[in-house]
Amino acid sequence: MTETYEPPKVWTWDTESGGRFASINRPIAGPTHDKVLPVGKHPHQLYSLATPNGVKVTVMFEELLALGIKEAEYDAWLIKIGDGDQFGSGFVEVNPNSKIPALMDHSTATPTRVFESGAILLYLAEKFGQFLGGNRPEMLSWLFWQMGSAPYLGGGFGHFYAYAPEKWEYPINRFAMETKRQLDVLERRLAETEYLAGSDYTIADMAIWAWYGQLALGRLYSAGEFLDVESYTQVQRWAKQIDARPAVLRGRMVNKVSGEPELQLHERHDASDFDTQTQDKIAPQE
Ligand SMILES: N[C@@H](CCC(=O)N[C@@H](CS)C(=O)NCC(=O)O)C(=O)O
Repeated sequence: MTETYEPPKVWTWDTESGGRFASINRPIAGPTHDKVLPVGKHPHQLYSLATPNGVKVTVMFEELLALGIKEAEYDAWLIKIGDGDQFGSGFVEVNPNSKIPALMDHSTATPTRVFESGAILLYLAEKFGQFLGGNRPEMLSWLFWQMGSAPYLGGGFGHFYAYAPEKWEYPINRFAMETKRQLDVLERRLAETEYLAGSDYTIADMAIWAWYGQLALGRLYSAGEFLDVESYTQVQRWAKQIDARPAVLRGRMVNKVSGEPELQLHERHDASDFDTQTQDKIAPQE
């Protein structure tokens, strides 16, 4: 970094940062416009997008349905964060933090809102008594590890490596080092146990896989080679094992709006949508 910056006494919002999401970032919360959210036929209404934070929850729903739990049926509505849908009044009522994923459970006496992906995973796991594993303190520790660690990967490394208007050495070094340290934390744990909380696949694996598993598989920020992800052999073993689960593939497809058309299911309102509503089927390429 060659330019230095003298911060003023009081920060003011008078310039856009120029980064990839500059047009949607702002220093105030609350809605920018009125927009009622749609409600479908299923007990759970999910408002989301297939980013790592969104994918955790769609994987969880698909895993619950794969167990035959019909009460876990859900509608997944698309929230285009690049268009500012997260600032619509209806969305802000479900998540005052204006970030996907957000869930409304209409199966309770009055609808229950749940926001923050970790809270949603825990809510669903407790509601259906699944994917909690046999060692609750260990599972919760890894689940909360993800919540505290991923902002360094996404907001730190990913932002400066892939989204910032220019490549600056200082922040890329700082956050590449931290991301590699985190990968090594996972590597050492996964050398001891099959899954993060022990021998059971849990919501902690779903949460961590969506970020670090996909990073290890080379799907995030085109950074696989830069971070030498192949060298984390236990993380590779675990990431591929989870990636091979059919429910994980379905979860990755829901609310996905980029990449291969056959993997994009913009909205999911029925299990059959995976066979009939993917982009290759409803909008075939010329
Ligand atoms: N800690 C939150 C993070 C959610 C989050 O950062 N969501 C991003 C997409 S991955 C978002 O909606 N960004 C829109 C914005 O910041 O305006 C969670 O785990 O649910």
